[in-house]
Amino acid sequence: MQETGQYARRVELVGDASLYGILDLGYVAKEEMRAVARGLLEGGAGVIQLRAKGCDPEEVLALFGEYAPDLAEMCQSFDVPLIINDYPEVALAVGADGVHVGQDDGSLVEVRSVVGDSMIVGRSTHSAQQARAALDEGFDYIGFGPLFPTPTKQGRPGIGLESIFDVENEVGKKIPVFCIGGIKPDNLELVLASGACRVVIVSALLQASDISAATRSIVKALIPNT
Ligand code: TZP
Ligand code: MG
Repeated sequence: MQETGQYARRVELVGDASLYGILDLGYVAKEEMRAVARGLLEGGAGVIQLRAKGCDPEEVLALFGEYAPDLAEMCQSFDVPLIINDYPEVALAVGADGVHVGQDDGSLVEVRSVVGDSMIVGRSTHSAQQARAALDEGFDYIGFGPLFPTPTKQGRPGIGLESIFDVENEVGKKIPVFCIGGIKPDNLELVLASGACRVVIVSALLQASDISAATRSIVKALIPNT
């Protein structure tokens, strides 16, 4: 596929997603990576990210080779983009669809100089101002949060629900905005009533006894007719 066609398709797939799942190795044993990814995919997650905090790029690559060499193909078979957290060079090497970077991980231009023009590049944002800046810079989507304090991202205060409506209005009309941080089945309704359209959920899915069923039930709540 031509680079521009591939990029457009990837952007479209992210735009179709209401639930973004993260394969976070803080919760998932390496040996379980594939099974957990399959559970998230079967449950209807529309984006999958691999997040391996504490691993350097070489370690993430080694993990892939040993435990999930076919992860990109697995996601592809569900028409779901695979995103790698933090490391553009790893995203490129494992055939992922994109990379997700934080506020301190460099500019979009720097990331694109590694991954090229056909990959999705997402940005973490923690305020309405950062959300607007990410849109202006040209990122393909943003994470917005943490809405609530969460053990998955320690040391960051919750930003609350107050600015979701504004961010959805100003940024979410142009690029997908995924609210993140402390979202669980029992506060999802409140998060949606506060203006959120799309969410990232990590621990509440990964700690569920049936990951696929938990994922499916969140997707149902996000898209009532699914
Ligand atoms: N960035 C902001 S909050 C967060 C990340 C990666 C973690 C969200 O995890 P959880 O378990 O859904 O609160
Ligand atoms: Mg980062």
